[in-house]
Amino acid sequence: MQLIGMLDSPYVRRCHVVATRLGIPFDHRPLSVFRDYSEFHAINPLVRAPTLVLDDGRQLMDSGLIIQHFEALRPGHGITPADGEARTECLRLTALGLAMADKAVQLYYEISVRPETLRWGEWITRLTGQLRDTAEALEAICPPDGWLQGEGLPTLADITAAVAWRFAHYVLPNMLERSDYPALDALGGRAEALPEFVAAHFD
Ligand SMILES: N[C@@H](CCC(=O)N[C@@H](CS)C(=O)NCC(=O)O)C(=O)O
Repeated sequence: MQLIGMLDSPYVRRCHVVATRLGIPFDHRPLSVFRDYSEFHAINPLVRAPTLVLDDGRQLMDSGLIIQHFEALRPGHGITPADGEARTECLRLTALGLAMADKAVQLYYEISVRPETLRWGEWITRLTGQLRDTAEALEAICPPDGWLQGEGLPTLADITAAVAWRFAHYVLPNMLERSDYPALDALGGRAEALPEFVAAHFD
């Protein structure tokens, strides 16, 4: 299997972290949807990151679906609780991390990709508010130690929040003051120290 996409994408990175954590063998091909457009297009004409190329050549897109595929390859070792209230809560919390990633990506495109003359201030204000509200929602529930759903191993909710937090600071360095979100920052730091995060390090 080949995972296509750069680790500075929170979606690619969460797939990389999950596959590593589950011990799933894969090759990583760090192609950029911008700089490597032609090479990416030759693999997947939709140029979407992440793209997972299966051994039979079929392609999966969307980090959530790719992670579902990884979890199905390792039954019983999932990073999402299998059922019950814990699963519902994990999905709810994962959506918060995804919202933070989505809003940071949208803001990055608005501020750094779109030409300055075409920027729309009201839209940037809306996205900034949504990004901060999402970070606040996570900050309010981050425990001082351990993970969002308690002690033990981090779940998909922690992985997603941590990759989104790191990504937001990477592309929007002045948007979220770390001191305003100390518990979320600490959770991100704990996650980044895990071997599966170190294996998905990017500068
Ligand atoms: N919901 C998708 C979002 C994926 C996404 O937006 N990827 C970006 C890179 S960070 C992308 O492919 N952008 C290029 C494009 O859509 O044209 C997921 O979870 O995989």
